[in-house]
Amino acid sequence: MPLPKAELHLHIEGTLEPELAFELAARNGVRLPYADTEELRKAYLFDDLQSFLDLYYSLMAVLRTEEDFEALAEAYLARAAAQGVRHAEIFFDPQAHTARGVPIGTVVEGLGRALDRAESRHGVTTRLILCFLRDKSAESALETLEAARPHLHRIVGVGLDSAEVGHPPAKFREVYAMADSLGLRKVAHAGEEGPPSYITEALDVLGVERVDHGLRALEDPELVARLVRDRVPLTLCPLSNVRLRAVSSLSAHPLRRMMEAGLMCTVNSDDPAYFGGYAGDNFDAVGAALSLSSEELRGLARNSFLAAFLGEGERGRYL
Ligand code: ES4
Ligand code: ZN
Repeated sequence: MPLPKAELHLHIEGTLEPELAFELAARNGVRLPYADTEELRKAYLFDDLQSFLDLYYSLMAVLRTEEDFEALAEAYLARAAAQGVRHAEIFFDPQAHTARGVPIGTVVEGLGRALDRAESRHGVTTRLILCFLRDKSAESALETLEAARPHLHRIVGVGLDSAEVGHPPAKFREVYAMADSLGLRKVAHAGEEGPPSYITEALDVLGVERVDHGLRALEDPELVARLVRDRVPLTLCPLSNVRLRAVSSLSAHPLRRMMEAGLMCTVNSDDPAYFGGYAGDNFDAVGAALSLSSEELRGLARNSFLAAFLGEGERGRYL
């Protein structure tokens, strides 16, 4: 039995496996510039965040209808459940779809079809987190939140993702204030490739409750002390960090040092189709590489439920 866990850092578009990409391409008459799944799989080798993002955005061309988004989420939920995920907080990137002419309603309602039956079919409770693409403008983020208004009953919070360096959190001050006034929860990617000052800014200017990645916090002892004191959860993604070369190898991953510093760490998969594994695979791989004890692994899983956007009544089911 895999360890029960919550997944808090998962981009649904990053769960698109080559097989499903080809299936959806055929269904929608989209031509992919790869002969077959094997050739596409070989393209899943990148050197950094930008080269990954280029492929990630280009493959989204196959996602067009509600049924496509439903199939994407259904495939993820089945795999996640098999690896012990009991609760999933799922990021989606509406601007990557609206820019291609796919309305946000198609995305949210399509994903929603699979999420609505996730508990009965897979034993997984779910939340959706709308992410703004930080390499697009602040105005575009505001328009996106406005377009999401009819669907907010399906959305628990907002996040910030895509190319980090050169796009500091403060650029999105206004849209996060708006999200807050709408009762949405707030997270942001910070300190994946960007400096520790982006983490501080995400806390101070955006008011985020969790930090996605937060890897580079270790470079700033004062920031570490603050994150420890305030028990700010970090959603770490070990296999992602290796594939995007944020760390040189799994055994060099700072997770153990971060745990020993008293940081509230969680382990997640980020873009599992691209980075070589789902939530359980990340637990297994980093656990083996860093010789984490079963007690330490249970502590990480417990943190994931403590850090989740669950009601207090609901949280009790998992702890
Ligand atoms: C992402 Cl690994 C990562 N970093 C930033 N933005 C992203 N979107 C999807 N995966
Ligand atoms: Zn991410």
